[in-house]
Amino acid sequence: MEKDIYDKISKSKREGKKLFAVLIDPDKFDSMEVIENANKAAVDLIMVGGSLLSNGNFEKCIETLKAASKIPVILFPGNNLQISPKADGILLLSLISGRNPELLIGKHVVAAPLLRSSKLEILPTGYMLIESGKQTAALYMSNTHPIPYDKDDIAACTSLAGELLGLKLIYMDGGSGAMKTISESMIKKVSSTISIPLIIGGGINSDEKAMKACKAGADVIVVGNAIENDVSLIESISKAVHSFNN
Ligand code: 1GP
Repeated sequence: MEKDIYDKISKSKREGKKLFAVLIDPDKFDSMEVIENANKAAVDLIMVGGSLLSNGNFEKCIETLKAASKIPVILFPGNNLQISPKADGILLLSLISGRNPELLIGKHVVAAPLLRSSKLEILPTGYMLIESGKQTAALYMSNTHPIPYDKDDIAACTSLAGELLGLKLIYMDGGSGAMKTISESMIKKVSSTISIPLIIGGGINSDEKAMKACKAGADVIVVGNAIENDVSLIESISKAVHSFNN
């Protein structure tokens, strides 16, 4: 199994650099504009997935992205139907903020043989949902409680437990279209507690919010929802995130 994606993320963390990932919901992928903009803006990673996919566009979406771009395509699966060998890698998510055994280990058991026989790079990820002002699709579909918005200590201990269990990435997510982005104090606390890379997403819809998360300690910024409404944000947020790398 190649480790190109993880090597890229961990190398960039070691060097204090920031990465920008665009999240594509296959149900809403209906034009090449997003990928053209991502190529132009030197986006680092493309993530593909959604809490619930309903139009059967998943495989086609990945094929189209792979044909149109050299940016690594990583699956961010809402469930174990969202596995395609055509992608480059997969965030193998364990929902460590929740207490739903199916999302901690159950679905993984079912998916394991398929993952082993694929060439996908497996990125074992501690996935943490953080309360963000509204009931998000991820919360509803996962049937879990999020970590309270202001409980930085719980977030830090959860992320540390994930690292000690051997997970390679932590993804703190307010959920798609979150009203409140994850607080800078929580990002600071978690990033100073763990040594593995930290991905932050949920409700980031401006350069300022992306830069605040980076300053606080995010290693990878993920934006999905905002780009669906305004594709020009890809270029401006990419510039903002990459301004930390000079
Ligand atoms: C959602 O973290 C991702 O799971 C991205 O969130 O869609 O709000 O950008 P947005």
